[in-house]
Amino acid sequence: MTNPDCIFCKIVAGDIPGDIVHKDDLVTAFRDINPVAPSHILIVPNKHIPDNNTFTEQDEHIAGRIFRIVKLLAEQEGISESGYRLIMNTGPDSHQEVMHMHMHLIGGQGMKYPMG
Ligand code: DGP
Repeated sequence: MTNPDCIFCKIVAGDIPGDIVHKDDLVTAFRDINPVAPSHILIVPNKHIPDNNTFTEQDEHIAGRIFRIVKLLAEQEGISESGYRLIMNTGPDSHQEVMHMHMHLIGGQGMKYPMG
């Protein structure tokens, strides 16, 4: 299930370029175009889920995969021990910009937080 107007759906599909660091049957991870830290990766469901409010029971397995891949990517980035932040924005007050659910994995020295 993809949304033809969604930029993250297009990255998942390979229709526009993305610095992809992981892809499997459920999730794709790529580097944020506007990083706020040395490591700033977005982990997104392959299917179009707009945000956490539209996430359903049927998608619980996707959340589990996101957290497992976060752990894997943190190890690959060398930030497991030094530490990282996970952020998932939902709704206008959170300043969510892209309406395709995504987890920010942010780590490394000098991270700028909060964003924006
Ligand atoms: P949020 O505010 O949580 O919706 O964050 C959206 C993030 O997505 C923001 O940090 C910038 C990033 N972003 C927006 N457009 C693109 C894009 O086309 N490619 C990549 N790699 N990241 C993008």
